[in-house]
Amino acid sequence: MPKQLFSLGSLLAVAGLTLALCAHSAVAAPAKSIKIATQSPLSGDQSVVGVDIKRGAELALEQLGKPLADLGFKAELAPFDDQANPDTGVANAKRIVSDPDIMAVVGHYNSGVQIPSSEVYHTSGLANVSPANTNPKVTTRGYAEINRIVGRDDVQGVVGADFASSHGVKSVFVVHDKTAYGQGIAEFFKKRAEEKGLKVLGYEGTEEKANFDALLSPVIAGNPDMVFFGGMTFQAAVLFKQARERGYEGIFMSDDGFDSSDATKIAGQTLLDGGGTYYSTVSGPASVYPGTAKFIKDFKAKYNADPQPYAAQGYDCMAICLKAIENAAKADANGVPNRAAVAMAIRGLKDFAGITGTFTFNEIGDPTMAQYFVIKVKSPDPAKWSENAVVETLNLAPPK
Ligand code: ABU
Repeated sequence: MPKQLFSLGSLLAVAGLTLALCAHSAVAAPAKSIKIATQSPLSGDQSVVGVDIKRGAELALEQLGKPLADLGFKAELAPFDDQANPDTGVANAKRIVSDPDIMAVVGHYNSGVQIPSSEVYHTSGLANVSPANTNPKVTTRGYAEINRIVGRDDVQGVVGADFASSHGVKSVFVVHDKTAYGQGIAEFFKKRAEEKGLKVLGYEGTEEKANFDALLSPVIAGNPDMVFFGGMTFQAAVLFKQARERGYEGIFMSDDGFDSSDATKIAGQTLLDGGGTYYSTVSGPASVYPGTAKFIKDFKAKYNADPQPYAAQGYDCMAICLKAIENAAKADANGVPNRAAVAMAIRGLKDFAGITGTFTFNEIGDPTMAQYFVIKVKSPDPAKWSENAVVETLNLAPPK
């Protein structure tokens, strides 16, 4: 006779536990995973801004994920490091589109990375909302899934040149970084400067990062009222510093790619000397927006630092993606969102109230109204970058 392994009591206890587990799973099925990817430089020369784009998106997901949780979804962040490199961005984009849980992408920082990466998103109908990319081509390809919440360089370049002209600048030497973004905005700036009667004493592209001696010789010889750089801080700040060290006393001007506390980390007081340093941008310091007080407080509490430029836009892009996923889920007969429905839902949002503005997208994915700023560097201390002085603010529609 086999030995009795369980008493009647223990068998009843096991049966009861099994029934209880079954009953529990009937009321609380595991939440279905939905992911929103971010792509931005999380390492390398431009990571100060890229990390904060991701942090802004992360904070929004934490604070605004409840409506999706109520619909039975677990919304998760899938952060990717594009290293400000087009090849890395495209390789990441291929991994992103092959993950069926990913419903949208917040990114990128660099237009030269966003443009080829979004070709991949476009092939699979995956929505992309950009917090920072300003090159016109981001939207002028007319892709239904690709959007941005900021302005464009064909407007930003004009804003910069108009500011220079109204500021008494009569001559300018224009330098750019040979990228889609930097060369693009330099061309828009130069064209408008010439229309305004400014004398363009030189127009040079360079990939140099460390020694601008050769480039600076004609700048110093020509002594323009202004040196304009189209491109990113890590080059511009070195160029400006070396120009001052060679005795240049005029005005520096750059663009939103210059808008990073790395500028004063690299060039410090030299940006305040002479005629000072200005930059145009499509992203004001977070404090200029009426809706950002709580964001700034929460960001500082979580990350122990002021948000860098585009962090608040990272928050808004995530908020837009979450709302669109919620709308797509609610519109689906089975309550399940898909990529095409999410892309359509983003384009269908009307007057979406973000913390940096109220967003409606036009037929190519530009915001129907965008803000442009001209800002002056006020302190050599990188920790005070967000205290730079806004000297001009414009609300402008995208070009037709
Ligand atoms: N506008 C952000 C800086 C760079 C870019 O668009 O490439």
